[in-house]
Amino acid sequence: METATLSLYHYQSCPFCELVGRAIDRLGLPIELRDIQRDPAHRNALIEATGRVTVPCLRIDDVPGESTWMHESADIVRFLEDWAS
Ligand SMILES: N[C@@H](CCC(=O)N[C@@H](CS)C(=O)NCC(=O)O)C(=O)O
Repeated sequence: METATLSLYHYQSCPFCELVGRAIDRLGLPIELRDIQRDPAHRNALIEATGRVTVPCLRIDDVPGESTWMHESADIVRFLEDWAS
């Protein structure tokens, strides 16, 4: 497994987030879940970084001071499967 800190921006009633959440559970990954409906700071961080409020969005912190943000549930699941192997 690669070293990086991952966090998932999501909200509870989002079906695409549920797809990603199931992959996280299946792969047993230590990913912080950041609910943008429950925490305005997470919503603001998502908008500031991506210009969108679309979830799910995976934040990948692997370089100090830099973050990569990934939209699209299918891309996120594929990334997590590679990351976990
Ligand atoms: N194709 C995207 C669809 C994501 C999507 O439609 N997310 C909805 C919530 S279920 C959303 O964030 N809509 C608000 C917006 O895009 O502004 C995926 O698979 O991740």
